[in-house]
Amino acid sequence: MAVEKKTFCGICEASCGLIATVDGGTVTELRPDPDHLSSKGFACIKGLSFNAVVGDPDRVTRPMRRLANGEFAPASWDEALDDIGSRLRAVRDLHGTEAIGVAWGNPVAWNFTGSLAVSGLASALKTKHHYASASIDVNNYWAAADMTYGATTVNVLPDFAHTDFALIVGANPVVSHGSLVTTGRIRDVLREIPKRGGRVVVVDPRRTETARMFEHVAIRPGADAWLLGAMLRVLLDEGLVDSAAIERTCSGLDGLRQLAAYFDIDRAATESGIPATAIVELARSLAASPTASVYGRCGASLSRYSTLTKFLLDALAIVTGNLDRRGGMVFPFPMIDLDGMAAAMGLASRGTWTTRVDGVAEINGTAPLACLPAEITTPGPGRLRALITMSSNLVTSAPDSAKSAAALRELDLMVALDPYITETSRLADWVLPPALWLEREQIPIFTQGQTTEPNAQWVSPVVPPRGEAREDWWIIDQIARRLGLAASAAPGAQVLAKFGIRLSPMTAMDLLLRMGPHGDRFGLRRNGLSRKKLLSTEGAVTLAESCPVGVLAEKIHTPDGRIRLSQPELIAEAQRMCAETDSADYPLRLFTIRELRSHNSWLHNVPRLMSGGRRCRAFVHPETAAAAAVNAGDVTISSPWGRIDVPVELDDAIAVGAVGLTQGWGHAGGWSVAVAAGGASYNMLTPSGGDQVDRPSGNAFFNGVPVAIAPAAVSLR
Ligand SMILES: Nc1nc2c(c(=O)[nH]1)N[C@H]1C(S)=C(S)[C@@H](COP(=O)(O)OP(=O)(O)OC[C@H]3O[C@@H](n4cnc5c(=O)[nH]c(N)nc54)[C@H](O)[C@@H]3O)O[C@H]1N2
Ligand SMILES: Nc1nc2c(c(=O)[nH]1)N[C@H]1C(S)=C(S)[C@@H](COP(=O)(O)OP(=O)(O)OC[C@H]3O[C@@H](n4cnc5c(=O)[nH]c(N)nc54)[C@H](O)[C@@H]3O)O[C@H]1N2
Ligand code: SF4
Ligand SMILES: [Mo]
Repeated sequence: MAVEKKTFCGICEASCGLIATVDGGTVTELRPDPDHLSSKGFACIKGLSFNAVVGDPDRVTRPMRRLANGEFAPASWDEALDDIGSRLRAVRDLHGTEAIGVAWGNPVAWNFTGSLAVSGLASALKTKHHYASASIDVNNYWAAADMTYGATTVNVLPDFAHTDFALIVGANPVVSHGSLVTTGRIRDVLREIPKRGGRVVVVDPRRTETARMFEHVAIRPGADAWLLGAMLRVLLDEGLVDSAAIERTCSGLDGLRQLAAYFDIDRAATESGIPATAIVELARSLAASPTASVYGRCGASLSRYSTLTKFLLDALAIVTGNLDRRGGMVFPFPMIDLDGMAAAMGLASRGTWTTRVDGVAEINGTAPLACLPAEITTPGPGRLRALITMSSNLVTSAPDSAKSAAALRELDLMVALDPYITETSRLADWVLPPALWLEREQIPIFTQGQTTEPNAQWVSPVVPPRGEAREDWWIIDQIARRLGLAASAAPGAQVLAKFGIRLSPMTAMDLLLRMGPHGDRFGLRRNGLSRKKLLSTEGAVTLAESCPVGVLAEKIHTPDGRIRLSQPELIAEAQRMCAETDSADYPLRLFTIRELRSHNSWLHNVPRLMSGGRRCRAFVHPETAAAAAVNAGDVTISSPWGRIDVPVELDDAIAVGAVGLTQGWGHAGGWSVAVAAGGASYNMLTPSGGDQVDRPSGNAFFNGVPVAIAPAAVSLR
């Protein structure tokens, strides 16, 4: 008999409430939960199609061993884990545990058990080889937060529901459904801003789905710091700042003035392609607005100067008095305050060590994926020799696809935890089958810390894992046991493990919840939360109507409790940026297009999501095409680091001089629908290596990459 069960989607940061229909142990239908307090009956086609991933005929449901001819053959869990265990012990005995590494990817954000286990294993190994998709996504946020607020974990959220002015730089929430902020039905919330007399300004090289609904300012890819720095300069030069707020909460205003002095308005106009008059108007309008939220995401996070960019975004809000203000930028009110705990325990780190080859600073104990290839190929003590990847398709997602793939082939051992044989996992000696989010216990571990509608939810598995799939945490734990370790970063965990005592990730998280601000304190607080209580509740529980304001003092972790406006490291970045010149060989600038029916580099194997002949495409303005003698058809895009051939479309929504390219295509391996779709990886064109990334954060450089285009099959040089 069919039953219904409430859960939430574990694909993107919207974390929409869903109702699953389960019949005979299979999810037969997924529909939006009309009562979910954040998504309120919204869900997109990806979430609603996820049962097709669970039941995908190409899904790996048994451990798979790679044979000498590159094919894979099934094996038992014992065979897999014993072989992996003995080969890891061999690496450890010869080179130490620091030669073993882990790399995890985006789906970890909905996998609290897996994320605790994999970072726990990295900690137990005492390895610097702990790579995370944060370094191809958000590390500029964490570096800027460390500089400004004294801890990497501080994330201030745009209060779109109450703002009079939303400045949105390099984000497309109508398609992405929001990132680093979770606001249910974000499109509708943004729509209300102009209705109440406010403004939404979208800065983007493409007139995107979001930009079309509001005011669009077209920018040259990679030039955001120029625009934002010039706006800051206007505010400071014209005295359009909230001096009382600055006096009360900040230090280092003179340092900020020094930084702003690098941003000449006319040069900023040339670099960004935005007229000087428009830059000045934007700055004045932001300052004049009763409240303003200043928000930037992937477009602003994945350029070469992304920490500087994020700092400038926050600085605009801070100096106009919009931080910790209703309708401005607000601090989160999470179900479990992991960020606050990490900051208090000193785990929110930056620069406590640097990578072996490139000398890039760690962030939160992780190293950049851009540094991974050289860490495998460069000889010397500490060289990476064995790698465990978990939910990472780094060959496609990380910079320099060709170099990443070539380096992975040099490992002594590679183990991939992935439901598919992908362009990455096909290089592994073993592919191990994980349970997917409908098949495991879930909390919105990442998004609960960034929601503007504070709520708590903890759901049990909707269905059991398919075939012999096992939860990621269980797999990591089994590998750790074979090295005599506990996959845990908790103090004392390794000692307790020697006595056979191991805390499951569910128990560990429950302890944090119960002891935290909303917890039941083991019965001391009557209406407090616990895992048991939440598991028996259908749907989410409201914690507050909105994020609190007036909490700045408890959220800032600098020694003097003040926001730091003076940043010598960023002055060095501004100097570096000012010294850059354009390349004559590669006169255009590349930027990423994220699509509604894709999720990063996966979900291309779901026929329903691929209908209509979807494929990888580039887009250029007709003027850009004419200048390069290119017509609609196939085009060769080349950068200093690689070249690809892809179909191009002429589109006047793209800024002149920019090339938009869809991300996450060009598949190989065993996902047949995805492979048949063809295309090429965007990241064939992007650089790895410590000198090519955003220096303070190690975040990858994807947007603003210099490129040239030519009709396909024509040599460019
Ligand atoms: N050029 C360019 N590159 C980019 C970006 C860009 O804008 N431009 N965006 C970047 C961003 S923001 C991100 S987040 C990264 C994402 O890049 P990745 O971190 O590589 O994440 P995905 O591409 O989402 O791939 C997820 C992988 O995890 C597997 N998987 C799914 N669910 C599970 C699970 O529950 N357990 C396990 N073990 N595996 C699972 C999938 O099969 C897939 O292979 O890409 C980055 N790359
Ligand atoms: N449908 C869908 N939803 C997703 C994902 C997906 O793949 N598909 N991925 C999820 C993930 S992992 C993330 S991190 C979020 C990302 O969430 P968002 O950042 O909101 O999504 P993007 O589409 O990457 O938006 C980046 C925007 O920046 C623009 N842009 C590119 N380069 C520049 C630049 O140099 N300057 C400026 N100002 N703009 C630029 C692009 O045109 C694009 O419109 O989305 C999440 N949601
Ligand atoms: S918007 Fe995101 S969380 Fe919501 S259903 Fe779609 S993929 Fe899932
Ligand atoms: Mo991301």
